[in-house]
Amino acid sequence: MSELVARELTARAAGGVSVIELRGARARAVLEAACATALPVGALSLVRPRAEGLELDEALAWCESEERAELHVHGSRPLVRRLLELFGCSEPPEDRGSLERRLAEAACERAARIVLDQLEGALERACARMESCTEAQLARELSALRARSAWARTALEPARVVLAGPVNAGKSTLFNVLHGGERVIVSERAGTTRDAVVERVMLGHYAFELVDTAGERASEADDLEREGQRLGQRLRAAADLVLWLSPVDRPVPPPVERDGRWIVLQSRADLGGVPSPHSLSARAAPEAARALVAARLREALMVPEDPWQPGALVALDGGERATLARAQAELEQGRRERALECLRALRAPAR
Ligand SMILES: Nc1nc2c(ncn2[C@@H]2O[C@H](COP(=O)(O)OP(=O)(O)O)[C@@H](O)[C@H]2O)c(=O)[nH]1
Ligand SMILES: [Mg+2]
Repeated sequence: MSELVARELTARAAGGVSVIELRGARARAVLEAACATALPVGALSLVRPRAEGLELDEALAWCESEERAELHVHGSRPLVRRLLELFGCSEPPEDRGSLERRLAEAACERAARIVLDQLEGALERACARMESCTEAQLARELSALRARSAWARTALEPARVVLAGPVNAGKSTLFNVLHGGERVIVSERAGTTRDAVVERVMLGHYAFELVDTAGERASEADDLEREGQRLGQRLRAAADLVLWLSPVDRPVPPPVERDGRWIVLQSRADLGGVPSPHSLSARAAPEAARALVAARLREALMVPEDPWQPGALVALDGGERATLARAQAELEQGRRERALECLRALRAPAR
């Protein structure tokens, strides 16, 4: 008699519904015992599974046969763990890199679509196609795959963008515009923003972690504001991108030690100056400001408007991107078969 195995079919995450599958010779009998009711094969039953005399949940049970059944419960982690225990199984060690987990945690719709393509066999399709490629075609495929994977990274791992600039540059105003609601205080009183505020925002097809920080000014800042400025400096040092706003009516250049991560824009452009691809007015023209920031961020990250190519293979993390680099290096050394082996093994160990 085969042993009973209970496992979760849905991603291991809190959600509306979690589905537990029971497989083994006594799957239906075990589920009937847990629910204290008869469960006809081929029909859905509303059930109340119990443990130690207490009801655990209201759920749906479905028995496909004596050997296979499903229990659809509310998607609560402690509840699922208790039920697996009840069926004599425990949660397997978590695979943080599983495709299901990545799908559950996708930062934006494009990230979800990219992961879904991988779940639906993008790797197998790409390998089958590349087997019959000439070396030159394979080289083109590999460089396209690496470029796509770099774009996908921006969709999968939201870049952290820190707003910076002098006090009253309109950083908090822009933060609210990009966030799409009144999240932080805007005021003409210099030194209003002290603490850093982080929000996930969507710009076009990409999600970003946007950070509002205290503005820069040398004099008049009290202890608390200076602490906020130091926090802002630390956040800038660790950011993927820094968006420095310099107001057209009182321009302040960014610090000399800025690097390639910095984007400098003129803010409060409605107060003067000549409109340019680097000037915005978050208060007077918020939609245009939003579009301009989205375009500048994409440009700095070197990604297209849409990172998704339906059905295409994409590397999902640093390990997979390194494997692609190895495949390309093998091909450059004339080792076509070794390059194909790298591709076939792209995500073999984890899943
Ligand atoms: N004219 C104009 N005023 C703005 C604009 N953006 C912000 N302000 C004003 O500038 C002042 C400072 O704005 P705030 O967003 O708090 O600046 P922060 O100190 O850089 O965060 C407020 O009175 C805002 O209403 C803009 O695009 N045009
Ligand atoms: Mg502010």
